Amino acid sequence: MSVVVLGLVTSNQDKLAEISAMLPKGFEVQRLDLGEIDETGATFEENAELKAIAGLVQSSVALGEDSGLEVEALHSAPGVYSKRYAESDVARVRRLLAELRDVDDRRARFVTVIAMAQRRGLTQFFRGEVEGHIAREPSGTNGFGYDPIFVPNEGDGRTFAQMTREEKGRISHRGRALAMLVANVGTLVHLGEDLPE
Ligand code: ITT
Repeated sequence: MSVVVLGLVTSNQDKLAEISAMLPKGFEVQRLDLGEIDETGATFEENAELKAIAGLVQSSVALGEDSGLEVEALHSAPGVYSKRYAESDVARVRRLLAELRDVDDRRARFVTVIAMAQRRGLTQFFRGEVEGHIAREPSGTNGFGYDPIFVPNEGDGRTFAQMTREEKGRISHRGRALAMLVANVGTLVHLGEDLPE
């Protein structure tokens, strides 16, 4: 059986590991190492496309993924700045909890946009979202980023960091975006022709 190899431009090992674990049989993800790409876009779509297009120097089809957390009471911040919100995962979580200390409306959503760029075709976008709320304190050690304080509405009250990778992937923003990509891969004309050498 032939395998579809998806080249992903990322410097984030956690994303790569999640995507790799979620792909169905017949698909593999391979990291395209282009260092950190400057995220100058104003939207997840723009930043995902910047990363994907950078990957076209190495592969005729390349994926870029941009994701982040939108908090209702903070007018959708940190959003595309989720990575740049603070220096480390612990500091990011601490800052967000401090910003929300006196806030009762704790609704939030995670967003992932995967862009698939092609040398000979238009970029396609796959967006996944998951609604939830920000907990009062961190719980759990799995996952990465804001997982210890994000409680999805579709779960049982646990944070993403208290779930297994499989449990998170079934309802996560990234799992949803990836499922859409996989469902559409058959319609992508050039895919599989000359993927990452
Ligand atoms: P790239 O090289 O792929 O750009 P990155 O870490 O810089 O990796 P982003 O710019 O897309 O990625 O920033 C995403 C940030 O949003 C990430 O660093 C986390 O802080 C947060 N984030 C995204 N998905 C998350 C998830 O599933 N769980 C927790 N935090 C997440």
